Amino acid sequence: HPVDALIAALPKTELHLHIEGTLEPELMFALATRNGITLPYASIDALRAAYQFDSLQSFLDLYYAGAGVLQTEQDFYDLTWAYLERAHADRIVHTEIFFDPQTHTDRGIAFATVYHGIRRALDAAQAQWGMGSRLIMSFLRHLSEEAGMAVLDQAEPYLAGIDGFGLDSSELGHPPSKFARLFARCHALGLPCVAHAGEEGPAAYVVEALDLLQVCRIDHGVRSLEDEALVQRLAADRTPLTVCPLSNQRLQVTPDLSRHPLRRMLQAGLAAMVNSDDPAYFGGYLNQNFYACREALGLSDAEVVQLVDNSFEASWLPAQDKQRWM
Ligand code: ES4
Ligand code: ZN
Repeated sequence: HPVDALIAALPKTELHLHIEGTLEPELMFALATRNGITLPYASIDALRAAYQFDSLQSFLDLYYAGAGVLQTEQDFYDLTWAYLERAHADRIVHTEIFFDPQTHTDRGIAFATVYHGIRRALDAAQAQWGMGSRLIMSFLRHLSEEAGMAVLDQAEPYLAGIDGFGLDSSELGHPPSKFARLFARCHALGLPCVAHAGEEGPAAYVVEALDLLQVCRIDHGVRSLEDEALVQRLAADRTPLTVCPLSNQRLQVTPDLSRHPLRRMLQAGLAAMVNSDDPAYFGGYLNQNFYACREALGLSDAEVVQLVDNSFEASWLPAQDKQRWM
């Protein structure tokens, strides 16, 4: 399709990507073998066949279990490098990625091991292709605020290489208000903050993330459309919403992609864009997310360009670099 050629050719940025969610079944098996771990699946195909989710939690259970094969700094490097190669092939020129340190420190992996493996790969992509990046440390909201404070203590020696903070994992029952003191501490460090909100949770969680956590972007935010006053506010402020269409489809947030709110969000003047979230689990990297939306929603050239421009606008690139790509 001609619009797909434009999608593939445009320089793009990605702003919502969990590095642990890029662990492909092939690499999961290879790392399990390398680390002497036995996975509870007979084969790569059997593992992939288990990727049938009916909710965010049913996905998170597999996602956290899969991350158990990541043990050494080289494992984190190999994971990150594999994603960056795919991102480069998709013509991503700048990527802002999440990592979930608590997923690893809680099973005895040192913060330094996780950080240095990811950082070394990001630096290699900058050196090899000039690919830019930002690294966002994300807190797990199903754990306590106190646990978030403890992992922030562990992050302190590495803050020169950490560009912001996020909030992810099980949304329902874990509102942004639970983390108000933690995010106040993050802001005091002078770094920008984002939060997942309005994915499975209600629009009220988006309002809380804005008012109580002072976030500069909302991750997902698709349920914002349920609150007209919130839509007006998000549009007036051009608050970015990092939408993940294939994720929403696979987690049954919006089971029918042809009814996905992406176009309605653009029409409402929201700064929405397309991202891949956990591509190894949801069936596609960034370009696949665009192709699926193009097909299901009939996106035009102009809408694709708008989505890509929104993404550069919402990125943490300096203004002159945004100008270069927009
Ligand atoms: C996530 Cl799709 C999604 N939602 C919330 N937390 C997450 N962590 C990784 N993927
Ligand atoms: Zn996410």
